[in-house]
Amino acid sequence: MTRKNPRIEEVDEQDIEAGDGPKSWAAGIPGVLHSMMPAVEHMGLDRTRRTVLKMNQKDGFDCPSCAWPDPHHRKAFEFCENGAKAVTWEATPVVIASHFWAEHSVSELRSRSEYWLGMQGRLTEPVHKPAGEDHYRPVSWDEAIRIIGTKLKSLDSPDHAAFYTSGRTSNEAAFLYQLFVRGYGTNNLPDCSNMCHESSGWAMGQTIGIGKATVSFDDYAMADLIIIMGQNPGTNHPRMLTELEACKENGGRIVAVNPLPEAGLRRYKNPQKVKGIVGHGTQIADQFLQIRIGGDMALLQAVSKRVLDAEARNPGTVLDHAFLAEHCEGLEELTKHLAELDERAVLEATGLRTEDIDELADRYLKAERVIITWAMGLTQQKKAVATIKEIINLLLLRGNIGKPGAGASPIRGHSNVQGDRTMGIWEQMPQSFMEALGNEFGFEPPREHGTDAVETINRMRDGGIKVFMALGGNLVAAISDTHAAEAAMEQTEMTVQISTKLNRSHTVTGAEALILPTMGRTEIDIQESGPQFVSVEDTVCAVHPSWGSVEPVSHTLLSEPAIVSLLGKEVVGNRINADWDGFEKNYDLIRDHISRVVAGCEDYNERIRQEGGFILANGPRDSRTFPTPTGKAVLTVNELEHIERPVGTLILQSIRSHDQFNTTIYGHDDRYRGIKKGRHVVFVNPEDIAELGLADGQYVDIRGEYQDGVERMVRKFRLVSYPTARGCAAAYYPESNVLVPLNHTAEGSNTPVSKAVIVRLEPSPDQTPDAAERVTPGAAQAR
Ligand SMILES: Nc1nc2c(c(=O)[nH]1)N[C@H]1C(S)=C(S)[C@@H](COP(=O)(O)OP(=O)(O)OC[C@H]3O[C@@H](n4cnc5c(=O)[nH]c(N)nc54)[C@H](O)[C@@H]3O)O[C@H]1N2
Ligand SMILES: Nc1nc2c(c(=O)[nH]1)N[C@H]1C(S)=C(S)[C@@H](COP(=O)(O)OP(=O)(O)OC[C@H]3O[C@@H](n4cnc5c(=O)[nH]c(N)nc54)[C@H](O)[C@@H]3O)O[C@H]1N2
Ligand SMILES: [Mo]
Repeated sequence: MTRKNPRIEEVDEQDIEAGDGPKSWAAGIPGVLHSMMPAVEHMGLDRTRRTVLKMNQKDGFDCPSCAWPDPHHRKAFEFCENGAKAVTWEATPVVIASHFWAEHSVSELRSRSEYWLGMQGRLTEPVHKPAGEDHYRPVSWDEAIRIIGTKLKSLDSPDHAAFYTSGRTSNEAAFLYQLFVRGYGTNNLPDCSNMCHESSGWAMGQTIGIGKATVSFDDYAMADLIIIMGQNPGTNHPRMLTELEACKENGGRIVAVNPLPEAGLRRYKNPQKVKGIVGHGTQIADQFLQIRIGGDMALLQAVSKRVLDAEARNPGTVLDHAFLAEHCEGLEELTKHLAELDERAVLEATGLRTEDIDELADRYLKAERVIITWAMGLTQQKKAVATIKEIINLLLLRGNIGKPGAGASPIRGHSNVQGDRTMGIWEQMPQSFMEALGNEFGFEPPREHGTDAVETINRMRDGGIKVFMALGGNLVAAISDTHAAEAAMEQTEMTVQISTKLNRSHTVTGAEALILPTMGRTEIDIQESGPQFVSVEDTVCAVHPSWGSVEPVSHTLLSEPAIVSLLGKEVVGNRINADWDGFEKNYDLIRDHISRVVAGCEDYNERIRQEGGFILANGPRDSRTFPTPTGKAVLTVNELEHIERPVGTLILQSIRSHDQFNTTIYGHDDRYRGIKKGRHVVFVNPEDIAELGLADGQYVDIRGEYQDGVERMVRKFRLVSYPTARGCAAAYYPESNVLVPLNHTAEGSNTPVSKAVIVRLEPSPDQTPDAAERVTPGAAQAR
C-alpha cells in the first residue's frame, strides 16, 4: 500500500510571481477542483473516496483543518479546498523508511524547509537521538517509553518539564495527557491556544463569565448583521462562507473590518449552487472598512459612542434597557468614559473616515440581531484583551447576547483547540476542576499555575525547564522570536515530539531527542475492545464523534490515547487510581472519567453517541446567565491606545497563505492574493512603497524596530505592491516570526503580538533572484 517517497525538491523561490491579486472572489469550482487533484494523485481514487468524502460525515472523521462547525444536516461534499489539502497531507500513503534516519543527519534536516520536511511522508517508527549524536535511530516503542520515563523520573522537580499540546488532539487524548502531566506533578501545560485565542478567553471570561462563543450554528443564518473582524474566512474557515451566504439570502448584511481586502470577504462562489458555478456568486461584504492594524479598539469605542449618543437623543429607544438592567453592570461608567472619546484619536488609530464609522453605527442600530466574529487580527495584538472587551460592550448595549441570531463569536483555529481546553489542557485550570480530578483519581493535583507557551520558552532559555514534550504541533516554528525559541529548545536536556509528520521541531532539539509517530484522525483505530472513535468540540461548543476511515499508513503506529497511556503507566503508574492499560483498550473508559470530572460532560458516553453528538451548555447563550462573580455581564472601561509608528517604519502583520496550515506548508502559491512560487514576500501599500523610495519587485530586508538590544531581521523578501491599509505591511508566518520579540505579548493573555511589529524596510544589498539562503526560516536567517 505504501509508495516510494517522491523526490521533493526545495522550491528555490527564484521566480516569485506577484501582481495578480487580490482576487475578488473565493471558493467555487476552481477551489474544489484544486482540492481534488492532489488528493487523487497522491492517494489514488479509493483512498481519496474514503477520506475526502468521509470528512464531516456522520460516520466519518472531523475535518482536521479548522474549528468551523458542521451543519446539522451533513451533506455529502460539505468540504472545502483547504480541508482536502489537510486530509491529503495526513492520509498520504507515503512514509519515511527506516534508512532515512541514517541517510539524513539532524543538522542536515535542519537546513531543510518546512515544505520539504512535511513532504517526506508519514513518520512510522519511534526514533531516538542520543546526546552527542547527530542522527536519530529507530528504537522500539518499549525502549522509547523507557528512555522518556527514566528521564522524567530523574528530574528534581516535575516543574522542570513542560508538556505542550497542539489543537488537533482529540478530547480523549487531551484528557489523558493532562491526567498524566498532573499525575506526574506539574501544571506546565502550554498549548497552541496561548498563541491563538487566549485573548478571547480572557476578555470573555472577565466580562460574560465564559470564554467561548455565545452563538450556535443556526444563529449565523438568522443574523441581521454579521461583523467580521480580523479574520480571513476564504482561506482559513472556507465553509463559513456558506453560512455567510445563507445569512445574505435571508436578508442579512455583512461588514468586514480588515486592513487587507481578502478574497472571501468580497464575493463567494458556492460550488454547490448553480450561480456559484456559472455566475458571479454572492457578494459577501456590504461594507468593507479598511482599518489600520491595531485600530479595532478605537473603531469599536467609536461605534459604541454613537449608540450611546443615539440613546441620548432619543432616550429609552436605542439601548436594550430591560436586558441592561436585569443582566449587566457598568453602563454608567462606560457611558461616562465614551462621552470623552476623542474622535481625532479614533480617526488616527483606524485610518477610517467619520462617514464610514457613521455607516457602521447606523447598520448596527438598524439590526435587531447582530453577531460579531473575529480571529487572529484581533487576538494577536498588544491591546487584544481590551479590544475584545469592547466587542462585548457593543453587543451588550443592545442585548445582542443570549438571543437567536446574535452573539459574540470567536472563530477558533485548530479543529479541537476548544475541546482540549475543555478537557483540562490549560496551565491555569480553575480549582473546581482540580478538585474533581483529584477526587476521581485519588491524588492531590498540583495547584500552582504552570507555564504558558511564552513562559515555557523563557524558562527553557534560563535552564529552568529541562525536558520538553509535545503532543502535536511545531512550537519552535510557531512561537515568536525564532532564534530565541531555537536557542531555548537547544538548551534543554531532552525533547520529545509526538507527531504525524516531520517538522522543524524535530530538527531543533534538546541534547537528547525522541520522535513518537502517531495515527491521525483519518485513520481507523482498532484496539483490544474493537474499533474506537474519538470526540472533538467545534467553535460553537458542539461535541461530536470522529471515526477514522482509512487503514493506518503503518501497523507500527500507535494512537495518541495509546501513547499517552503508555507514558502514564511508565511515569505515573499506580501513584494515582488510573487504569492505564484499560484506557488504551477501550476509550469508553476515558469518557467515563470525563463524565465525572469535566463540568458539562456528564453522561459523555451516552450523549456523544446521540445523532450528531451534543452541544455543551453555555449560560450566556442559553439563558442569559452570566457566571461572573456578580452574576452580571460586565461593561468595561478600556483606555484607548493606538500603535505609535515612527516615521519611515511600517506596522507588519504575519498572516497565512492559501497554501499552508500554520507551520505546515502545502505549496508556494497564495492564489487569492496573486502570489506564485514563493513565500518570502512582503505586501505594502503602493503609496508607502513610493514614500519609502522603494519599488515593487525589489528585494528588501525587514528589520524589527523593537528596542531591547536584540537585532531581529529577515533578508531578501520580495516587495509586493498591494492594496493594504496605509502604513501597514504583511508577510507570511512562520517566516516572519523571527521579527516578533518573545516578550512582546498581549496585555493580560501573554499572546505574542504577531499582528503588529514595527519594522523598517531596507533594499537588500543583493538584488539577484538567487534565493538559496531563504529556504529555511530559522537557520539560514541566523547568519
Ligand atoms: N487553510 C488554513 N486554515 C486554517 C489555518 C491555516 O493556517 N490554514 N489555521 C487555523 C488556525 S490555528 C487559526 S487560529 C485560524 C486563523 O484564521 P485567521 O485569523 O483568519 O488567520 P490569519 O491569516 O492570521 O489572518 C488574520 C486576518 O486578520 C487581518 N488583520 C490583521 N491585523 C488586523 C487588525 O489590526 N485589525 C483587523 N480588523 N484585522 C487585522 C489580516 O489582514 C487577516 O485577514 O485559521 C485556522 N484555519
Ligand atoms: N507570527 C505568527 N505566529 C503564529 C501565528 C500567527 O498568525 N503569526 N499563529 C499562531 C496560532 S493561531 C497557532 S494555533 C500556532 C500553531 O502552532 P502549532 O499548533 O504548534 O503548529 P502546527 O503548525 O499547527 O503543527 C503542525 C504539526 O502538528 C503535527 N500534527 C498534525 N496532525 C497531528 C495529529 O493528529 N497528532 C499529532 N500528535 N500531531 C499532529 C504535525 O507533525 C505537524 O507538523 O501558531 C501561532 N504562531
Ligand atoms: Mo490558531
